[in-house]
Amino acid sequence: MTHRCGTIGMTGRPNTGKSSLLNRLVGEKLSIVSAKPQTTRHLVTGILTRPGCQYIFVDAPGQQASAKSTLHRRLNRRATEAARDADVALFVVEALKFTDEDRMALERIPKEQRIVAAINKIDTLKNREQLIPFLDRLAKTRDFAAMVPVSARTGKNIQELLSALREALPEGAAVYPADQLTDRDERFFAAELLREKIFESMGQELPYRCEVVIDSFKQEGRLRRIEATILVERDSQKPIVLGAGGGRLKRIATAARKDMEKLFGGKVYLGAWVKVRKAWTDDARVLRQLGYE
Ligand SMILES: Nc1nc2c(ncn2[C@@H]2O[C@H](COP(=O)(O)OP(=O)(O)OP(=O)(O)O)[C@@H](O)[C@H]2O)c(=O)[nH]1
Ligand SMILES: [Mg+2]
Repeated sequence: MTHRCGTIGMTGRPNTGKSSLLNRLVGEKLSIVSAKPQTTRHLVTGILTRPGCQYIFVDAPGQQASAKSTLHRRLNRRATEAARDADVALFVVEALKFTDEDRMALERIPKEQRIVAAINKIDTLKNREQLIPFLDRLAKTRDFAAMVPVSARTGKNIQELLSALREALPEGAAVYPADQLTDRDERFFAAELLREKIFESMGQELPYRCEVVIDSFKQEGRLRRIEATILVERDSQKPIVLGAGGGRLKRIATAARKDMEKLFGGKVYLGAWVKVRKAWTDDARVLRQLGYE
């Protein structure tokens, strides 16, 4: 059997389940997930090594039709590059839902790029027949190497998706050791898990005004001691994140710490503070400092 190896850039509009799918494909929660769109901000690599094939998945932000802030324009650019620079683009759409935003996301993938389409969330369908006309219409939008209906939630058809992706990947030896799961470090995942809890516990708008910075990450024997700052854009947002008597921040930090302990397999101390960094989502200098080039 020829050995294959390559990168797979996850792409699509926000909220189609790209991060959920990455986690399901590699069998570990690497990329944060929320019911709100535009959760993912960073490229997250998830590596799956199987006999005969190494899959290097790259999760990316969702492509937004109307990017209002500098941050969102940077995220769109990041998403475009991830799909373009990969060996294969994995275009993730929701079953029975192909919107203008999906079309725009698809158009951002260069014409010559090889694309596999994953039609996600099929667990929500009443019957599978409903998919046939949808697949027919989707097939007319682009020349896909394959179209695979899947459910990131239940794991349905994940093996079929892996087979289709294998076919689309170039021949080559593995790039990473077989037991390596990601190229991101614990510091990165600590920040992401804290950001996920902010997305889960705050209202519609505030999560988009928040960013997490890890100020220090120390290993003390078996304990990981982590100090983090949550940046907000305005003074008025700070008390909202804190909640009455600091109760909300405490709940957010506790939930994040528990997830970190699960992922790292050891005790974590997490200190979290809230600071105002005025209009950071539109400040090119701050965005650069935060790693949004
Ligand atoms: N029913 C169902 N829901 C799903 C499935 N996959 C993802 N979801 C839900 O869809 C929502 C968005 O999931 P994400 O994985 O964060 O989506 P995303 O495409 O990464 O979103 P962005 O990072 O914002 O672009 C979450 O509420 C998930 O639980 C699925 O297969 N079935
Ligand atoms: Mg995501």
